[in-house]
Amino acid sequence: MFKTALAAGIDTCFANPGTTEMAMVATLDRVDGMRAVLTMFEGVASGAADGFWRASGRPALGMFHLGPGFANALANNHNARRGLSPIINLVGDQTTWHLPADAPLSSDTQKVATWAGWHRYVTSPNDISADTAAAICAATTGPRGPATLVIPADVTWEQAPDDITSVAIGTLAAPDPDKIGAAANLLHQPGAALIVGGSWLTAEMAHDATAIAAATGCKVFSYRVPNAEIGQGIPHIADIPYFPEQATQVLASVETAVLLGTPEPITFFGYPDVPSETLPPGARRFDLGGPAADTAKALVALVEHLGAQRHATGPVECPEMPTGALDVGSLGAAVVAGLPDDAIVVQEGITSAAGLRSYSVAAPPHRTFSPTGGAIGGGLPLAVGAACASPGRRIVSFQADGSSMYTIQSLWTMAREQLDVTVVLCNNQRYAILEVELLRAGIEVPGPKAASLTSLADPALDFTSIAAGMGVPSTRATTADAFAAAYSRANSEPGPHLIEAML
Ligand SMILES: Cc1ncc(C[n+]2csc(CCOP(=O)(O)OP(=O)(O)O)c2C)c(N)n1
Ligand SMILES: [Mg+2]
Repeated sequence: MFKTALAAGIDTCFANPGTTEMAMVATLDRVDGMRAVLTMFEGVASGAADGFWRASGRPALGMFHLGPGFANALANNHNARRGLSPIINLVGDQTTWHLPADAPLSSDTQKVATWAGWHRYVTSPNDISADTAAAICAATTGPRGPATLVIPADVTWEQAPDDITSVAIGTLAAPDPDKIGAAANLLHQPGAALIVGGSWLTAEMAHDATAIAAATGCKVFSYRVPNAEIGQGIPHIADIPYFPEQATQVLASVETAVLLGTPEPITFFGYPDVPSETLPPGARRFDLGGPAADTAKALVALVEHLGAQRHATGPVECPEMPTGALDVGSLGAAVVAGLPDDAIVVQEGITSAAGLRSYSVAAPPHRTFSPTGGAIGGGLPLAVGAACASPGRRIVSFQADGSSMYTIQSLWTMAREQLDVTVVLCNNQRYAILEVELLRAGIEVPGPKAASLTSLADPALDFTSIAAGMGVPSTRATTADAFAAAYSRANSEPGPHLIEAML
């Protein structure tokens, strides 16, 4: 199994094992080149595998302990599915002949795997290489996403045959020339918009999309792209906003939407009297390729079909390093002003990310990983995986406080692996977005119970102590100046560092 994965270029396993995985764990020591990374919660492993893929374009393995262990991994597995990130989940299960005894840890592991996406129950050591190859193929062929092998312990005890099934990383769907021609015609029409989804938006793609807009007069939007190159010299492609009213407003004049790499944009939630769709009801929808599409190739094909010209993008004024009060605006400006070259910013800042988002176009070119499936607790694990995949590159984990607590154990893995991560912990002592949602629901003054379910203040979380307790050096910043100093030090010293930004 591990040799099959290695032969496909998969060399990292994020794990939280138990008794049923002991043979797998022992085997890792006999497979040179396969890195084993312990996480202290399964959701850290699944999120880290997602981050590893986003940073490197190579999938990683996750190793989990039966149904309950894998259930702990499901929220970030869901995020990976929504972000079109392949992960190969290896889930140990009870010894086959022990299942009827209904031991305490037995459960319907396959049912848990059903929820996770493509899955297969491995029945024989003779099949394990072929089954691993099938999982890799399923995960990496568009539309990409997690794939799971459920492996009973007795299958892993037996010696598997030496010969392995070779498998390459799968591909995305190539653009259909007829559809490219039809889309190019539609994009010339008044009120046309190109909406680009998919799993990444590189600088090249942003240049291509801008060239298409210039050649046709269409508008261009990106829609929930989890992995985007942003910064100086890279044209800015506007995102479709999160809240339905704003999304509907920016799309109000769209008469024809060409959808690439995504179904049509919809609202995150259903609110009373708000439609699910954010495009105008009468707008024409043209499907240029859904989540399986190779969006980069489709953009190149459109550029070539149109004879569109790519242009250099002028400089954007970079914010000064701020001084004085620390708030969402000055924090975002400071993160951008001091961002190291070629960094990856993992953004799960929720309401605290507003400043960062608006300044990031002025940053040195970098990559931003954004949340995908809406299950919070993805940010710190993504940072773990991104750092494991990119030695020498600084990862800035821009993290909201409430969301951090779902997978705070990520800090321990950062310390154990000495990962170059600067965690910017935005401590606003509340679930601020839920206060906004309460307001949206018409509750101007929440009652004491509602207020207690959105406040994190009593007792206040002390993130510098939490970090220190997990082996991560930490600093608390209450002013922009203090933040700037801590941020520059954290980015220049190897290993992880947490800065608690008091907002
Ligand atoms: C797994 C999961 N559980 C619960 C939620 C509901 N939820 C959405 S945002 C949020 C609170 C976010 O608070 P925080 O991370 O502190 O960010 P802030 O709103 O303060 O900026 C919660 C609980 C969710 N999206 N996912
Ligand atoms: Mg908060």
